[in-house]
Amino acid sequence: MGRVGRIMGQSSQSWMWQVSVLILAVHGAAVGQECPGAGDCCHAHPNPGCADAACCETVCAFDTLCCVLEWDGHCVGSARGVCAACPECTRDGDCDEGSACFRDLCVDGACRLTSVAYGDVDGSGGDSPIDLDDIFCVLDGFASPALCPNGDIHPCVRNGDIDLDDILAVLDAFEGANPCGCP
Ligand SMILES: [Ca+2]
Ligand SMILES: [Ca+2]
Repeated sequence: MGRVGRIMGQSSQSWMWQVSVLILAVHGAAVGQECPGAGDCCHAHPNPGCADAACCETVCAFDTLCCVLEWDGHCVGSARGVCAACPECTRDGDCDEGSACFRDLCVDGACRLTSVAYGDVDGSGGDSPIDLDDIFCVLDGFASPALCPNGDIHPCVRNGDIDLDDILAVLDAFEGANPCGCP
C-alpha cells in the first residue's frame, strides 16, 4: 500500500487526525521536531525521525512524512542516498536481488551479489554445493529468516517467506533439480 494509502487507510483514526497529518506533511511544520528522534536512520522503525540529527533533517527536508508519520523503508532508502553514516547495507538482509540464483551478501557496507547453484542457500560453493548444511540452513530459516537470509529460493523470484516450499525446493535441489535455470 502506498504511503498516502496507509494514512487514509487508518480507519480507526478520526478524519481530524488524518487531516492534521496531511496539513503537517504539506506545510512541513514538523520538520526538525523529530530530529534527532529515536532509532537508527539506516533502518526502518515505527516512530518518526531518527537519531542522527543531520541525516534526519536532510531526509525530512524533502520527505516530510519521515518526521511526521514513521521512519519507514522509503526514509531508509533516502537516507542511504544522502547520509554518509548510512552505507548501502549493514547486514545481508539489506541486500535482496530477489532471485534464487544469487546469494545476497553485505560486504564492507556494499551489497555483493554472487551467483550460486540452485539450492546452495549457505553459499558454500565447491564441487558439491548442495549438501546437508543447506537443508539445515533452510530449516533454521524456517524458524528465523535471519538465520538463513538466502534460504528463500521458492518461487524462483523470492516471495519473502521461508516456508515449507523452500524446504522442499532445497530437498529437490539436493537431488539435482534446477527449476530456475541457475548457472
Ligand atoms: Ca551449500
Ligand atoms: Ca519462499
